[in-house]
Amino acid sequence: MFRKWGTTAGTSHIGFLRNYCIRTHTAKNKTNDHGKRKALGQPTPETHPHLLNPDEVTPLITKTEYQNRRCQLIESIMKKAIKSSEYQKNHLVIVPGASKQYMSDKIPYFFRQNTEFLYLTGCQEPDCCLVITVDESSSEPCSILFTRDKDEHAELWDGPRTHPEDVTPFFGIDRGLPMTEFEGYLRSYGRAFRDINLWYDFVSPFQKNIHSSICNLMSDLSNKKWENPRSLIHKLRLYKSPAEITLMQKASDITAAAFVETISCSRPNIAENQLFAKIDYECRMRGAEFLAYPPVVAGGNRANIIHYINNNQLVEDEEMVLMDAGCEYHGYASDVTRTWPINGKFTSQQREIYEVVYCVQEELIELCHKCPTLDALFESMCYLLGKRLQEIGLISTQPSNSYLMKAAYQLCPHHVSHYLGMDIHDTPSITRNIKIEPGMVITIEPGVYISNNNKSLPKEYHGIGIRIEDDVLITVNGPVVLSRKCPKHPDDIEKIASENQP
Ligand SMILES: [Mn+2]
Repeated sequence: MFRKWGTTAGTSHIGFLRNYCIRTHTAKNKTNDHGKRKALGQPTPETHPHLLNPDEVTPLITKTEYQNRRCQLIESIMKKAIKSSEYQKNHLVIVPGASKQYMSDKIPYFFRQNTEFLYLTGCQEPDCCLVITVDESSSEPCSILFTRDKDEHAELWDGPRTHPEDVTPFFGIDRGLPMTEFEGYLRSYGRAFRDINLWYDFVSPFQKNIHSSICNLMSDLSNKKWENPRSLIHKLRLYKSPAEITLMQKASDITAAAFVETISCSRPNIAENQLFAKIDYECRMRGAEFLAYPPVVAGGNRANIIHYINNNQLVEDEEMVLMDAGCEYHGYASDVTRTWPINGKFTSQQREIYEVVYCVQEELIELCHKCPTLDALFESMCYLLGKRLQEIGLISTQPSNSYLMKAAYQLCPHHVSHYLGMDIHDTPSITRNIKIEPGMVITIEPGVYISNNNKSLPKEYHGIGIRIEDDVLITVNGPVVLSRKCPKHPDDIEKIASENQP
């Protein structure tokens, strides 16, 4: 049993804490009646051999990779600490997991883990918390995963939980402790080390209890020094490892194949919701867990509402449909947009605008060879779109570049790129002002939107909204389009969209 906190008479706090952090976990794996390792709160290689190889915590991501991520975080924390004038010896990093969210009484939403916590642990359960300490009491950092307490009744309803004794063998984390000891642990830590640099995201607290324990600790400390570890974690997440790239390639492959199936079931008067169901089904049938975000399935003029997700209208003959959808595959997202004619044939105006967007998108992918910033890509998009729209007479032939770019921006009011990874808008604390580098994955998504209310363009173009979006991995040899299997040339699009017309 764990010793109770707060009753440490005769023991120095430092020695006491050291006992909690020794890397000698000897608890044997529990076995069930069949001699197999017992179930944890998430898939294991023993219970889910179709998903996990030995030593993987989540598909393709090994224990060692998770350990490296935690080491890299500590390294970047120490680097930052050394640079700062008030160098601190003791660092306490706290990254909580997410809690379950409810839509109504006892009815949960699908659980979504806090991405930073998942990235550092691979733990998929709610209400857990990662603590990493670097302090005078030990030469090495120590990581602790607090997991939910044993609760036979709750486990009867919700399935097994990962108990503290399973933490080290499964996750490769130094120690496992029950969540009921969290508050006491922090109090003892605060008594042992008065000078602590706390690394915790006060801006978005994930668990109420943990947050209030941390606030209590802060009020007890003599020096109140804290920093948000979020941007340091984002800097690590920005560069994808080989395993992450494999997962993202697979996510893109699944999404591409699902798009082909979805485009090929097109016919006039199909419901947007049916196209939603089709892409969702085709993604899951290929092994994806679910769609990574609520998809946009927008017929006709609705494509001009950038975040249209009602998906409750019919797509009429001679209209196009814009679909922005992507699957999540073992924690990694894809994000693809295609726009196609629902009856299998573009009208001449639709094709004219489609070709503009298509050419600009291809040119922007080429530009990735020069490793520009995402903001520079956006400027290039405005310039290239402006030029091409001028060529077809939709933007007047004024000589100034700034006029041209402004006019293009009015027809494409969103950015052309974001980072992609475990989150759709991945690592949002990273500015779009840094040059892209090998290992990063970004989207390239130019569009042209001419709504029915557009007063400056001819009526024949009204109701046309087109976006083409691909996922692009940056490598030393240039950009690799992960979603390359998803057709986008207008001839290919027409061919697939015509396959099953009535
Ligand atoms: Mn996107």
